[in-house]
Amino acid sequence: MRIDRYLEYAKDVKNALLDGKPVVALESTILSHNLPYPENIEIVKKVGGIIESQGAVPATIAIIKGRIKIGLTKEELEFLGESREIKKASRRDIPMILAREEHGATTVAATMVLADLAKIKVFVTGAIGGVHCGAETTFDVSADLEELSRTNVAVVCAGVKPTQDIGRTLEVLESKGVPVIGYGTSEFPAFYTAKSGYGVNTFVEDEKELALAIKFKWALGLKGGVVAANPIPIEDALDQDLIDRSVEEGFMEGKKENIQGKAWTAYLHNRIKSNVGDAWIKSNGALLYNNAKVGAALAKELNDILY
Ligand code: PSU
Ligand code: MN
Repeated sequence: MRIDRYLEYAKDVKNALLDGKPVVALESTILSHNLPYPENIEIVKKVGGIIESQGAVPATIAIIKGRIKIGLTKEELEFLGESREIKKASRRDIPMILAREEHGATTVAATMVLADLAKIKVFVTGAIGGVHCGAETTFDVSADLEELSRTNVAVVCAGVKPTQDIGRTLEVLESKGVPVIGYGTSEFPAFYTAKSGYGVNTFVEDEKELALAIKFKWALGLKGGVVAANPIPIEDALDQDLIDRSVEEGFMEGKKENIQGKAWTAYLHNRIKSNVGDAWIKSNGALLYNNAKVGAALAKELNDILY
């Protein structure tokens, strides 16, 4: 089977890849699941615009009618943003979605798989999935962590959400040999805030050092990605106490309401969202724009030194 027949590139993405220009992958779970309509579409378009203005080409990755899209048209992007019925697709889901010619909004893990297939080396997202709270009994650990240990794509993110068990997430990444590199910070960020109470593996001041470390990793034959943890800008960060309190309250109330397993993430998430109000969507956008800038700079630098 020639899987490349199932890949459909947006024109500008195809040209950039043929010409050896920098391309930055984006995931579609943000579009179809994490961000509310219609802000999702507006934010993802703006992220793309920022990547372009920095001299790289954005490629949102998704599956539409069994076709692997590497870069979306405006209509496709709007379709994924409007429909609330697109399946969340992680690594394990891709084969069946293709077999059935369905749609899929790709998670970090699935976007890495497909970006790698398209030879895209840099991927920008908001947060990676992690070890879910209570995973010591539920075993709910995101497939994103395993993917980071085996697929050669650098992931620029604002850390892990505080609804996850950040400490255990970092331990798993360490066990799997995934570099967790702070971008201008020695503390691992927690999505809404620059601080989590946990340190990073190592930190860099700019994209040059980051790109060089990635180059060495792959030259050594060390498979897998890196996590480039880029904190939300200080002016857009949410109040640390409010976030801590929301998570704490969420845990207490959730126990009373007998929340179980996977339901916890959405439950805690909604608690944060309602406590934070209007600033919630603004912070989500701001951290993505900030990651887009770093992702574009990294893609350009890697392009210059990798080959
Ligand atoms: N981080 C979050 N919420 C999410 C995600 C990440 O705080 O919904 C999305 C990303 O697309 C990530 C995926 O790759 O969910 C991880 O899902 P799971 O934990 O089921 O692997
Ligand atoms: Mn899970």
